[in-house]
Amino acid sequence: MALEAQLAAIAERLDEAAVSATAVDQLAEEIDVSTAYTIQKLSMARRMARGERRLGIKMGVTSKAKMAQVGISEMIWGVLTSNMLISDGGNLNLSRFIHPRAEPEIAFLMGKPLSGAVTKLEALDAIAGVASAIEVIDSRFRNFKFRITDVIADNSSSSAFVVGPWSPPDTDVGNLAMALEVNGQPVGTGSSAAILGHPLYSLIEAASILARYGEGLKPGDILLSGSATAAEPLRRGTSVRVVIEGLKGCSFAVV
Ligand code: OOG
Ligand code: MG
Repeated sequence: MALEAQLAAIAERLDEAAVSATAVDQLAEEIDVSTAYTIQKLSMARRMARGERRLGIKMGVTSKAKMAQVGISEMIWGVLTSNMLISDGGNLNLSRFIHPRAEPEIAFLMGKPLSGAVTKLEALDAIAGVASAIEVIDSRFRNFKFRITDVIADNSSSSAFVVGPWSPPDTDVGNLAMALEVNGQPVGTGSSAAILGHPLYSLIEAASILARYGEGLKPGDILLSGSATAAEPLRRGTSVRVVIEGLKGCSFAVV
Protein backbone atom coordinates (compact mmCIF):
# COMPACT_ATOMS: atom_id res chain seq x y z
CA MET A 1 0.00 0.00 0.00
CA ALA A 2 1.24 3.52 -0.75
CA LEU A 3 2.24 5.48 2.35
CA GLU A 4 -0.63 7.95 1.98
CA ALA A 5 -3.23 5.16 1.84
CA GLN A 6 -1.56 3.48 4.82
CA LEU A 7 -1.81 6.64 6.94
CA ALA A 8 -5.43 7.17 5.87
CA ALA A 9 -6.21 3.60 6.93
CA ILE A 10 -4.74 4.20 10.40
CA ALA A 11 -6.70 7.47 10.69
CA GLU A 12 -9.89 5.59 9.79
CA ARG A 13 -9.17 2.89 12.38
CA LEU A 14 -8.65 5.47 15.15
CA ASP A 15 -11.68 7.52 14.09
CA GLU A 16 -13.89 4.43 14.11
CA ALA A 17 -12.52 3.42 17.51
CA ALA A 18 -13.58 6.85 18.82
CA VAL A 19 -17.01 6.80 17.17
CA SER A 20 -17.81 3.26 18.33
CA ALA A 21 -16.11 3.68 21.75
CA THR A 22 -14.12 0.49 21.16
CA ALA A 23 -10.47 0.16 22.19
CA VAL A 24 -7.88 -0.83 19.58
CA ASP A 25 -4.29 -2.11 19.69
CA GLN A 26 -1.38 0.30 19.71
CA LEU A 27 -0.02 1.10 16.25
CA ALA A 28 2.18 -1.65 14.89
CA GLU A 29 3.79 0.84 12.50
CA GLU A 30 7.07 2.52 13.46
CA ILE A 31 6.39 6.14 12.62
CA ASP A 32 7.90 9.47 13.63
CA VAL A 33 6.16 12.32 15.45
CA SER A 34 5.52 14.32 12.30
CA THR A 35 3.88 11.31 10.60
CA ALA A 36 1.75 10.84 13.73
CA TYR A 37 0.48 14.43 13.33
CA THR A 38 -0.34 13.67 9.68
CA ILE A 39 -2.52 10.76 10.86
CA GLN A 40 -4.14 13.05 13.46
CA LYS A 41 -4.92 15.56 10.70
CA LEU A 42 -6.47 12.87 8.47
CA SER A 43 -8.54 11.59 11.37
CA MET A 44 -9.74 15.13 12.26
CA ALA A 45 -10.62 15.72 8.59
CA ARG A 46 -13.05 12.77 8.85
CA ARG A 47 -14.76 14.47 11.81
CA MET A 48 -14.96 17.80 9.96
CA ALA A 49 -16.45 15.99 6.94
CA ARG A 50 -19.21 14.75 9.30
CA GLY A 51 -19.99 18.35 10.28
CA GLU A 52 -17.93 18.79 13.44
CA ARG A 53 -16.37 22.23 13.83
CA ARG A 54 -12.92 23.05 15.20
CA LEU A 55 -13.25 24.85 18.56
CA GLY A 56 -9.59 25.08 19.47
CA ILE A 57 -6.50 23.22 20.57
CA LYS A 58 -5.54 21.16 23.62
CA MET A 59 -2.01 20.93 24.90
CA GLY A 60 -0.98 17.74 26.69
CA VAL A 61 1.81 16.60 28.98
CA THR A 62 2.64 20.10 30.21
CA SER A 63 3.14 19.12 33.88
CA LYS A 64 5.41 16.67 35.71
CA ALA A 65 2.34 14.87 37.11
CA LYS A 66 1.16 14.10 33.57
CA MET A 67 4.64 13.14 32.35
CA ALA A 68 4.80 10.60 35.18
CA GLN A 69 1.29 9.26 34.49
CA VAL A 70 1.79 8.65 30.77
CA GLY A 71 5.55 8.02 30.66
CA ILE A 72 6.09 10.68 27.99
CA SER A 73 8.26 13.76 28.50
CA GLU A 74 7.43 15.75 25.37
CA MET A 75 4.49 18.11 24.96
CA ILE A 76 1.77 17.04 22.54
CA TRP A 77 -1.29 18.74 21.07
CA GLY A 78 -4.68 17.83 19.62
CA VAL A 79 -7.76 19.46 18.13
CA LEU A 80 -10.93 20.27 20.09
CA THR A 81 -14.17 19.94 18.12
CA SER A 82 -17.81 20.92 18.61
CA ASN A 83 -18.76 17.30 19.30
CA MET A 84 -16.51 17.28 22.37
CA LEU A 85 -18.04 20.30 24.11
CA ILE A 86 -20.16 19.60 27.21
CA SER A 87 -22.20 22.53 28.53
CA ASP A 88 -21.28 23.72 32.02
CA GLY A 89 -23.48 21.77 34.45
CA GLY A 90 -24.47 19.36 31.67
CA ASN A 91 -24.26 15.59 31.32
CA LEU A 92 -21.48 13.37 30.07
CA ASN A 93 -22.88 10.13 28.71
CA LEU A 94 -20.47 7.31 29.61
CA SER A 95 -21.67 5.10 26.75
CA ARG A 96 -19.88 7.40 24.27
CA PHE A 97 -16.48 6.64 25.83
CA ILE A 98 -14.11 3.72 26.39
CA HIS A 99 -12.34 4.50 29.70
CA PRO A 100 -12.66 8.27 30.20
CA ARG A 101 -10.63 10.24 32.73
CA ALA A 102 -11.03 13.85 33.90
CA GLU A 103 -8.34 16.48 34.29
CA PRO A 104 -8.49 19.95 35.88
CA GLU A 105 -7.25 22.53 33.40
CA ILE A 106 -7.07 26.25 32.66
CA ALA A 107 -8.52 27.48 29.36
CA PHE A 108 -7.61 30.55 27.34
CA LEU A 109 -9.94 32.23 24.85
CA MET A 110 -8.07 33.70 21.91
CA GLY A 111 -8.89 37.27 20.86
CA LYS A 112 -6.15 37.50 18.24
CA PRO A 113 -4.25 35.00 16.09
CA LEU A 114 -1.06 33.55 17.59
CA SER A 115 1.52 31.38 15.82
CA GLY A 116 5.29 30.97 15.87
CA ALA A 117 7.80 32.35 18.36
CA VAL A 118 5.96 34.81 20.62
CA THR A 119 6.85 36.66 23.82
CA LYS A 120 4.89 36.46 27.07
CA LEU A 121 3.56 39.98 26.37
CA GLU A 122 2.39 39.01 22.87
CA ALA A 123 0.70 35.89 24.25
CA LEU A 124 -1.06 37.92 26.96
CA ASP A 125 -2.17 40.48 24.38
CA ALA A 126 -3.72 37.74 22.21
CA ILE A 127 -5.96 36.42 25.03
CA ALA A 128 -9.60 37.53 25.35
CA GLY A 129 -10.40 35.55 28.52
CA VAL A 130 -9.37 32.83 30.96
CA ALA A 131 -11.52 30.13 32.56
CA SER A 132 -11.51 26.93 34.53
CA ALA A 133 -11.96 23.77 32.46
CA ILE A 134 -12.21 20.02 32.77
CA GLU A 135 -10.79 17.94 29.97
CA VAL A 136 -12.05 14.38 29.50
CA ILE A 137 -9.39 12.23 27.88
CA ASP A 138 -10.22 8.80 26.50
CA SER A 139 -7.37 7.00 24.81
CA ARG A 140 -8.62 4.82 22.01
CA PHE A 141 -5.82 2.38 22.87
CA ARG A 142 -6.45 -0.65 25.05
CA ASN A 143 -5.62 -0.15 28.74
CA PHE A 144 -4.84 3.54 28.08
CA LYS A 145 -1.34 2.41 27.00
CA PHE A 146 0.49 4.25 24.24
CA ARG A 147 3.78 5.57 22.92
CA ILE A 148 4.11 9.23 21.97
CA THR A 149 3.40 8.52 18.29
CA ASP A 150 0.28 6.47 19.17
CA VAL A 151 -1.24 9.17 21.35
CA ILE A 152 -0.52 11.97 18.85
CA ALA A 153 -2.17 9.97 16.03
CA ASP A 154 -5.11 9.51 18.43
CA ASN A 155 -5.60 13.31 18.71
CA SER A 156 -3.78 13.30 22.05
CA SER A 157 -6.65 11.36 23.71
CA SER A 158 -9.02 14.33 23.58
CA SER A 159 -12.65 13.33 23.82
CA ALA A 160 -14.68 15.94 25.72
CA PHE A 161 -14.33 19.17 27.68
CA VAL A 162 -16.27 21.72 29.67
CA VAL A 163 -15.27 25.35 30.16
CA GLY A 164 -16.42 27.63 33.00
CA PRO A 165 -17.51 31.27 32.68
CA TRP A 166 -14.77 33.47 31.19
CA SER A 167 -12.85 35.85 33.45
CA PRO A 168 -10.99 38.93 32.13
CA PRO A 169 -7.78 38.22 30.20
CA ASP A 170 -5.60 40.07 32.72
CA THR A 171 -6.58 37.63 35.51
CA ASP A 172 -3.23 36.20 36.68
CA VAL A 173 -3.48 32.42 36.41
CA GLY A 174 0.20 31.84 37.28
CA ASN A 175 -0.12 30.22 40.69
CA LEU A 176 -3.70 29.26 41.51
CA ALA A 177 -4.77 26.36 43.72
CA MET A 178 -6.68 23.83 41.58
CA ALA A 179 -8.83 20.90 42.71
CA LEU A 180 -10.79 18.28 40.82
CA GLU A 181 -13.77 17.21 42.92
CA VAL A 182 -15.93 14.11 42.58
CA ASN A 183 -19.20 14.35 44.50
CA GLY A 184 -17.77 17.34 46.35
CA GLN A 185 -14.62 15.49 47.51
CA PRO A 186 -11.22 16.58 46.17
CA VAL A 187 -9.57 13.70 44.25
CA GLY A 188 -6.72 15.65 42.69
CA THR A 189 -5.17 18.89 43.85
CA GLY A 190 -2.33 21.01 42.54
CA SER A 191 -1.26 24.46 41.46
CA SER A 192 -1.51 26.06 38.04
CA ALA A 193 2.23 26.74 38.45
CA ALA A 194 2.71 23.00 37.79
CA ILE A 195 1.79 23.78 34.16
CA LEU A 196 5.23 24.76 32.80
CA GLY A 197 5.67 27.24 35.67
CA HIS A 198 2.71 29.29 34.36
CA PRO A 199 -0.12 28.18 32.02
CA LEU A 200 0.76 31.10 29.75
CA TYR A 201 3.91 29.15 28.77
CA SER A 202 1.62 26.39 27.50
CA LEU A 203 0.00 28.97 25.20
CA ILE A 204 3.45 30.15 24.07
CA GLU A 205 4.52 26.53 23.42
CA ALA A 206 1.26 25.92 21.53
CA ALA A 207 1.95 28.87 19.21
CA SER A 208 5.45 27.57 18.57
CA ILE A 209 4.66 23.86 18.07
CA LEU A 210 1.57 24.59 15.92
CA ALA A 211 3.65 26.79 13.60
CA ARG A 212 5.90 23.79 12.90
CA TYR A 213 2.85 22.09 11.38
CA GLY A 214 1.71 25.16 9.46
CA GLU A 215 -1.01 25.87 12.02
CA GLY A 216 -1.77 28.47 14.65
CA LEU A 217 -4.32 29.71 17.12
CA LYS A 218 -7.18 31.76 15.70
CA PRO A 219 -9.47 34.38 17.27
CA GLY A 220 -12.32 32.53 19.01
CA ASP A 221 -10.20 29.42 19.60
CA ILE A 222 -10.14 27.80 23.04
CA LEU A 223 -6.73 26.60 24.22
CA LEU A 224 -6.62 23.99 26.98
CA SER A 225 -3.23 24.36 28.66
CA GLY A 226 -2.90 20.83 30.06
CA SER A 227 -3.59 19.13 33.34
CA ALA A 228 -1.81 20.09 36.56
CA THR A 229 -2.53 16.66 38.09
CA ALA A 230 -2.88 13.01 37.08
CA ALA A 231 -6.20 12.25 35.34
CA GLU A 232 -9.03 10.66 37.35
CA PRO A 233 -11.21 7.79 35.97
CA LEU A 234 -14.92 8.70 35.62
CA ARG A 235 -17.71 6.70 37.27
CA ARG A 236 -21.40 6.71 36.43
CA GLY A 237 -23.65 8.61 38.81
CA THR A 238 -20.97 11.01 40.01
CA SER A 239 -20.72 14.75 39.71
CA VAL A 240 -17.35 16.17 38.62
CA ARG A 241 -16.32 19.75 39.31
CA VAL A 242 -13.16 21.80 39.03
CA VAL A 243 -12.48 24.46 41.63
CA ILE A 244 -9.76 27.01 40.86
CA GLU A 245 -8.83 29.86 43.18
CA GLY A 246 -9.90 33.20 41.69
CA LEU A 247 -11.85 31.67 38.76
CA LYS A 248 -15.44 30.49 38.51
CA GLY A 249 -15.69 26.69 38.56
CA CYS A 250 -17.37 24.34 36.09
CA SER A 251 -18.87 20.87 36.31
CA PHE A 252 -20.71 17.99 34.66
CA ALA A 253 -22.65 14.92 35.76
CA VAL A 254 -21.58 11.44 34.61
CA VAL A 255 -24.70 9.60 33.41
C1 OOG B 1 -2.59 12.31 26.85
C2 OOG B 1 -3.21 13.68 26.91
C3 OOG B 1 -2.60 14.52 28.02
C4 OOG B 1 -2.88 16.63 29.43
O1 OOG B 1 -3.64 17.51 29.87
O2 OOG B 1 -1.71 16.49 29.83
C5 OOG B 1 -3.42 15.70 28.39
C6 OOG B 1 -3.18 11.35 27.84
O3 OOG B 1 -2.92 11.50 29.05
O4 OOG B 1 -3.90 10.44 27.44
O5 OOG B 1 -4.48 15.96 27.92
MG1 MG C 1 -5.59 17.45 29.08
